[in-house]
Amino acid sequence: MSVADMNNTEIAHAFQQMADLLELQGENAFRVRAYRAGAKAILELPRGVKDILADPAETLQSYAGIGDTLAEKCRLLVETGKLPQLEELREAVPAVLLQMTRIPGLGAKKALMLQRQLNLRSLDDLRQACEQQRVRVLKGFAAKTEEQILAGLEIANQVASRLRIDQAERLVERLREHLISCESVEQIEFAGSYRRGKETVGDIDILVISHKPQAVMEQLESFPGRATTLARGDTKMSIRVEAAFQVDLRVVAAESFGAALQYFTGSKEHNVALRSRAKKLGLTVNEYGITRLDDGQVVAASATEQQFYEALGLRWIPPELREGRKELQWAESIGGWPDLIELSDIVGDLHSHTTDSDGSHSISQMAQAARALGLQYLAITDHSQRVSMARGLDSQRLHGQWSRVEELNRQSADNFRILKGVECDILEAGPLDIDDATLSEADWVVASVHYGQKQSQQQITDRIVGALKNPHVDIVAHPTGRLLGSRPAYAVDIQAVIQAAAEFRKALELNASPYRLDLCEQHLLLAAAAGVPIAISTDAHSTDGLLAMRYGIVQGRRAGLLRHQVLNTWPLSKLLTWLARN
Ligand code: DGT
Ligand code: CA
Ligand code: CA
Ligand code: ZN
Repeated sequence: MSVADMNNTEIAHAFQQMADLLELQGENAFRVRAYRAGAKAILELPRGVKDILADPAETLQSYAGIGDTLAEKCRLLVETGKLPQLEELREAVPAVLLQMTRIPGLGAKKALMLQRQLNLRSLDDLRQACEQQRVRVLKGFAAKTEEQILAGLEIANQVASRLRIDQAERLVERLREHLISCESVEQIEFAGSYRRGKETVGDIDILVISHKPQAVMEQLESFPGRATTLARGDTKMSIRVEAAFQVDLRVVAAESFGAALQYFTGSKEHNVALRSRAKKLGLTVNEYGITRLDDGQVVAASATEQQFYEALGLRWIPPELREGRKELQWAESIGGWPDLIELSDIVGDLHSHTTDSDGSHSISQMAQAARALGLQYLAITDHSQRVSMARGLDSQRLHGQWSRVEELNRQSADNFRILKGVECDILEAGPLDIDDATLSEADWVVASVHYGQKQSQQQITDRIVGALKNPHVDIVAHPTGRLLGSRPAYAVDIQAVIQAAAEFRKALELNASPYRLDLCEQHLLLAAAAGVPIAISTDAHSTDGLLAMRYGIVQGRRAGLLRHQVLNTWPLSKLLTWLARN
């Protein structure tokens, strides 16, 4: 049973949720803090909770922040995978409260007051209450609160219902582990927007091949993260996990697995296009296979997706491209997508931070980690002085760092190369944060906006275009500045930025951090069409951060990026030639 495998992260997560939910019940601050402290203490433990509990020479209580109560709850979690109290809270706390706390500036206390006094059931209720000015009349609230809430609702609406790709990935792995431990599960695939690699997903769609659907559904019923079961039928079931997030399960037969996987991978637009193509061929498609329209005869039950697409005269289409754009036309033409960007094509990373600014690892640790990933080069691009909170570097400290980089490159026994770089701020008034003479000594200059994000479209576009004009700048990082679910893009005119990048022969970044994924896929399509090279970069602030490359790759694939369009697939020699272009 996988429930006994609850690791420290999961236990900490359970305590964190206890704290959040208790707070939303108006519980006293002391108890809430005890759970928060407990979550932190668990994360900092040197060993697994399970091991400590099993070790007669140790007790959990000997670690700071863990008392008898928490220790007992840890034992329950390890043994049963559950906390009855947490389950009760999940049932008791209305989902709308959790959603409300994601509105910037609206804390648990105020959210609770509003929810109780106005009897809110959804974010839409809250919006109406603000629009009808029913919030300002409550004690402790003002007209300004209404404005803030209305402005924040847009963001909350997105987050409330969608998970970032990295969060979805963690949930998927937990679900996968839990489900495959059930003997009746013959095969499992995750479909929907998750399989298509969307930057956020609305729910998780699971397909399982099995002869015993009820046994599979029983297993999902016992998933440790399950809050409630929303629906359960003969072969399909939906549950809600944790913070109001839905998981759909469908159990299907092996002989039509390909058709089902295709259908439930979507997107809806892609499926609509496929259906109309089928119709023209005198066929009809559904999740069980392909049949002829005239006599209803089955043409292909489609055990695999390949068979399904083939029966419609198409090449198999990578899930990331199934958005109802031009993928059917592409699938008909010779060649397919042999050059669609893949993780294994990447030979370097061009955006990373070290302990010199706000990273957690040294230059040599970062370089070692990049080597271990099989890369040929890594650009160290710490922040410039303007970003004082992140200990940004001035020209003098940059020179110091670059001599250390040169030294490391000299000592290196292989061909791996650390590039001398900087992430130079584009100042609010327009100029760059580092002087041209210093920039001219860098191998690689990343320019980016961190301040003055609320400027007008004209101002912010002028700043970025101005930076691209500077002969020392090679690329603009996270060009729109959005943070998924928490901060909208700045008002930049992206077309003007792309045109400038093309004119001055600069690159644009696809920042692979799952919080950013910036440029987004629509902008990547435009940039690629304009011939602007894209660097897919992790912006790693630790050695683990380098692993975010996979999210950038998925985003790149969704935009149809080909290997040669991605700068960091180029071997070092080709990259250096390009850098010497001007
Ligand atoms: P999401 O969950 O909002 O991130 O997006 P999806 O694409 O995962 O959407 P979801 O979970 O509603 O449905 C999964 C797939 O199942 C969807 O991409 C296509 C298929 N599907 C679901 N409902 C329908 C429908 O009413 N018509 C069609 N053609 N396909 C559907
Ligand atoms: Ca979905
Ligand atoms: Ca779904
Ligand atoms: Zn950065």
